[in-house]
This record gives sequence, structure tokens and C-alpha cells, in this order.
Amino acid sequence: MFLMKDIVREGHPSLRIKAEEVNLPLNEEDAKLAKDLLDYVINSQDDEMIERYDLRPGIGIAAPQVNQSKRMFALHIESEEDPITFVAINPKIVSHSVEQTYLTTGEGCLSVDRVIEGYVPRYARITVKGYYPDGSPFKMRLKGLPAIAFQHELDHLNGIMFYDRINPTDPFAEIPNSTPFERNTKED
Ligand code: K3U
Ligand code: NI
Repeated sequence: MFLMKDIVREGHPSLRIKAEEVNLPLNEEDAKLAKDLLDYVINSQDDEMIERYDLRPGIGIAAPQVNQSKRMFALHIESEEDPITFVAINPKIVSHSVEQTYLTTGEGCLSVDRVIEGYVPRYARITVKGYYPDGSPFKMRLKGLPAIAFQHELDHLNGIMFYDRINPTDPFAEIPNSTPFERNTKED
């Protein structure tokens, strides 16, 4: 089980390199990594586990954040119209909308121990492909918070941090052709 001490922070090289494709079927080590990533996001949204293990809540976590430079991440989003929970192996975006979106509250990251304000432009809708840990392929369409979170995690596999995408001269500059996404904080 991963704890906050296992999560690397800004400045660690693992967060800035392109992660390696994962071989399928998963070997034992990669299967354990997939399970541990998923356990982290599930446990980190459970009040009892947060208190017991001092976890910081996350809806997603990518392998490079635990110093494993592998193309794998877990997402667990319960609060949305379309809840999702899965681990993605070798994920990719196969098509996307022209329309963009952004979280009105900005984004955060388990690997960043400070608040960085500003709009992070994301595609509003994406079609994605990849593999589940059992080796079966998936293809799905995502919108809303699941689409934003998928793009945030995919960026981790490419060495990109969310703040790289914030306009450096005007963090709250209007995002062209976008519909803002308001997070339902009551359910979060
Ligand atoms: O967005 C977060 C959240 C946590 C619990 C309930 C509801 C929301 C916390 S920040 C987060 O989950 C990051 C995790 C990271 F950095 F490890 F990838 C992912 C994220 C995705 C999309 C927008 C903002 C943050
Ligand atoms: Ni992050």
C-alpha cells in the first residue's frame, strides 16, 4: 500500500521523463503496482483510511508519482454523473473535441505541495484507448471531470505537470473555445 512518503514531489526526475510502455500480460511486479495505485485512490477518498494513514485525497495517481517510470495510472471518481474506477495501462487519446474545458477551481497534484492558481486548458471530450491490468483492451469516451483527470494523469506519463499548461503571463486568461467545468464540491 502506498503512503504519502512514497509519492515523489516536484523536482524529482521521475516526474519529468517520458515513462516506458508496459509489457502485457503484466508481470507480477507490474500487476502489484496496478493494484497498489488503485488502492491508493480508493483509500485516499475514505475518511477512516485518510485519518489512519494520513493520506491526501486524490482522484488519480500515475506510476511516475511513485517513482516507477511506467505508462500506467489509476482513476477513481465517484462524485460524478458518470463514476469511473479503473487502472489504465499504455493509455492514449485517439481523438478529442475542438472544444476545450478547464476546472474553474484550477487543478492540484499529489506531487505538488503548494497551491498553484490558474486555468489548465484541457480537451472537453476525449476518446481513449488502453488496456486494463487483466490485459483486455478498452476504448471509451470521457467528458467532464473524468476527461480532465485522464488528461492530467496522461500528462504525468509524458513528464508534464499541470502548471506547465497555465498561461504564465495571465493565469486566468480566457481559454479559447471553452466551457468551464465547475466541480461539485459538496459531493467531493
Ligand atoms: O482533485 C482531487 C480530489 C480529491 C478527492 C476528491 C475530489 C477531488 C485531488 S488532486 C488529484 O486528484 C490529482 C492527483 C494527482 F496529482 F496525483 F494526479 C489529479 C487531478 C486530476 C484532475 C484535476 C485535478 C487533479
Ligand atoms: Ni498530478
